[in-house]
Amino acid sequence: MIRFLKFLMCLSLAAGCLVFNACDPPKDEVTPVIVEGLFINEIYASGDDWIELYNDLETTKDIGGYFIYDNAANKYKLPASTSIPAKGFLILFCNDLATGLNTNFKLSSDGETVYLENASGTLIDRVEFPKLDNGQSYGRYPDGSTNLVISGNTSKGVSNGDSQAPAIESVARLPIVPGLNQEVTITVKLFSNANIASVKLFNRFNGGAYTAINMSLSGSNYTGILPAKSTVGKMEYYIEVSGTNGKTSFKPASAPANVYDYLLNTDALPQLVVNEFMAYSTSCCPDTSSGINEYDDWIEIYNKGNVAVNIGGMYLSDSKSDPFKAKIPTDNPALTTIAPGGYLLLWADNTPSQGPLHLNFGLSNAGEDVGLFYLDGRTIDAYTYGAQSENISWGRITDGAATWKAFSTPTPGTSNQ
Ligand SMILES: [Ca+2]
Ligand SMILES: [Ca+2]
Ligand SMILES: [Ca+2]
Ligand SMILES: [Ca+2]
Repeated sequence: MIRFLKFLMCLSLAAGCLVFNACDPPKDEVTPVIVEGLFINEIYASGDDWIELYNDLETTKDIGGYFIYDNAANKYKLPASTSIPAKGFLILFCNDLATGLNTNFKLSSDGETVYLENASGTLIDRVEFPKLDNGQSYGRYPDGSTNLVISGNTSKGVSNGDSQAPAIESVARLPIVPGLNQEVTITVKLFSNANIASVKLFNRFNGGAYTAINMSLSGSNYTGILPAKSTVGKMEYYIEVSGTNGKTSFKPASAPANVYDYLLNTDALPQLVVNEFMAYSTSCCPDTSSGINEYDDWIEIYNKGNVAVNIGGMYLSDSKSDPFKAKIPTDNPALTTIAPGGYLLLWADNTPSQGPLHLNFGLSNAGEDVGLFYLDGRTIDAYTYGAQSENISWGRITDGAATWKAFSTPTPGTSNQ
């Protein structure tokens, strides 16, 4: 309430004497303060980030010295003599380069707020955008209007048009790890089911041309069935959604260049086990790969079989219901092959950039799952653990056996004892 009163006071000040700068810019209020006919018109935040500005005036607008920012402590000033033609567009590249039309910040794909100020520091537009997936933008339909929505495709530097492309919020598969002779249900959730012409599930098995299945609305989601297959191979699929306005979007956004897939595989599973892990390290057995001691979580895999196994292409995860979390790279067999009776240590440090044996998740001190999954997602070995104690590992005794115990002297990469 106090903030609202302050906002009203600011408005009356602005109307009365045009000295708005004396007030704090609104924090939560969406209303632009002074309408200049210049708008943040479209935002892309999932890769090469950009902001599209739109000049709704009938005349060229000089915006040299204007400010764009997502953090008031780090405003980016547009170069002198930057202008936008009448009813025209300008793209600002949000890439941290801080020169010309390249701003000094990037955008968060999880959503945030961007602000536009004129050269005297008055807020003229503000857009709070939501989480945006690859290929999706957030913009005004039509240009310069107050109707802000997610679009399933982008119109970088050109008019947004009157209505957005329908956008896909999520795609789910059941079962997550399909087997032979099993139908697979694909469920598509759209941001809005209004004005949808079609939702299609394109698919192919072991290459060839894609064929389309028309998905049907079931409750609030669209569903389609991928046919059961009786032979091993790879199913690839993607979703196309078309609006009654003729606009179309895909998921994955770059389909068919990139698609979803699953493998049907009947290999015997390798004789590997999760043998020991550390979920709560503060001073034990550091990861030294970065040149300093990092007290990271780790997972030890033991090969209890009599043949070497390359785990390249297999997965580790901290969730039995999400087996495809961390795929082991396939391009470094020397590092990812485990000899019979051998051990492999993987770092659950959420830092894959440190190398092929570094995973994109950590292990919860409070307890969760730790598992190794085959190329097709089948469970090789997965274990659910409880709360852990500082610098004490949890492992099988002896190597590969069914019994687990705490180890006050952890043995990462070597026999448990
Ligand atoms: Ca546009
Ligand atoms: Ca941990
Ligand atoms: Ca590390
Ligand atoms: Ca060990």
